[in-house]
Amino acid sequence: METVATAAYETAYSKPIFAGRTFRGAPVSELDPFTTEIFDDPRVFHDALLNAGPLVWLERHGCWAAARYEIVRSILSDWKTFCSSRGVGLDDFGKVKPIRKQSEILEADPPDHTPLRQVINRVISPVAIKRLTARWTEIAEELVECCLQKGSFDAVTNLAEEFPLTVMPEAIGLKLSRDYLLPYGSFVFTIFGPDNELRRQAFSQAPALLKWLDQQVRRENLTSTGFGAEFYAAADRGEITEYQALVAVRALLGAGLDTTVNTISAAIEALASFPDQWAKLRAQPSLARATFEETLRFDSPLQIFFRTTSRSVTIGEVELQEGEKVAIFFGAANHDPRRWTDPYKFDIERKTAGHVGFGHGIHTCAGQFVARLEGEVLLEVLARLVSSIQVTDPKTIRYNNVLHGAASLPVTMERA
Ligand code: OVM
Repeated sequence: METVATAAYETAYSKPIFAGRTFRGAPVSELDPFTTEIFDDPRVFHDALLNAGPLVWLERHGCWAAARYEIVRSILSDWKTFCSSRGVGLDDFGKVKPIRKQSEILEADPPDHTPLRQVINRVISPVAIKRLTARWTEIAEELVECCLQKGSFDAVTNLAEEFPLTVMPEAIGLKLSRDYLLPYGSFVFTIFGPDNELRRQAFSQAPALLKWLDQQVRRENLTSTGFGAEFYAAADRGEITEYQALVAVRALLGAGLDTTVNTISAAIEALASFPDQWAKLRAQPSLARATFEETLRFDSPLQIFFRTTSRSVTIGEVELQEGEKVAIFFGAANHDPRRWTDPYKFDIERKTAGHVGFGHGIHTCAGQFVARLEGEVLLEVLARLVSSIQVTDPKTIRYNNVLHGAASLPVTMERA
């Protein structure tokens, strides 16, 4: 297996990406992917991983990195070998106790995983959520109108956050405070990473967030019409346990906000950066859904989840033992030139089917139809009501161990 360490890779970060050594036949990287220099600019690192081979050994964390599209897909397809029940973060639940109660959907394998997944699939299926389109379009129009009146605003806080924070609590049926929704999402995702400053900071907020969460997810604190009530109704019918209904609500709160916020701001940034694509979308607002999909490939909001080997297995020339962690680099796989032509070109008419922005296999994003509906509705409204989007100042990054997205993106928009 060749070790790649070109001049470009040498200079992008504070130290070389590759150590010039191999470990069990794979290139070794001493670089820590969970640092601000890589969060700021992951592409050079991703390209290096893609070049290096099927697996790279991340020495700093004692785990493997998989970035190539085919490898990522094959790992995600083989849930028996690459299990989720030992956690999808760097911590192996076989060795350390999870800080949150283990999720019976995200952090579970079949057969435990199956009944709850089936109920979630049904409650937020494309057909079940279609009824939300008209209301969400109204909300999107109001929001975009409000932004147009401002003229200059922050595309993250004023739009990308505001839209999901308005539509989701209503759809889930939350009655209580929305204040902790984004902090809770941030917290949940960052603790999948290693023991670093970001994670320790998240831990310090855990008591307040978990106390808030405990109230939000209770049956009595949900309206009778939202997704939450439907999970509890499934429990009443005996399809899942009462506790699994709570886990489902908790999963929507954890997974369903920060992810779409990041994708919406990424779409706005991409449209501002590729005026030809913006022109295409304006000319044909029905490309809104495809635009959202291409954004998921182009700038994937969830960069990394892990799997743990439940038995020994060979990838490329590397023999993995039972109990090893593999970091799955979704964002990198979505830029693999072996799979994607011109991967860093944002092309809303590209054939995006098969991207791994929502993952792949039995754990593929359960909320993907809700996310797509949000994206489609908002981008369609932008295409109709807005003539131009300009980024006026550099974005800032919201640092998170596994999510990638902007904290702020100053823009101006003009009315169509
Ligand atoms: C959960 C959960 C939380 C965050 C993300 C997620 C991407 C699931 O509580 O099950 O899936």
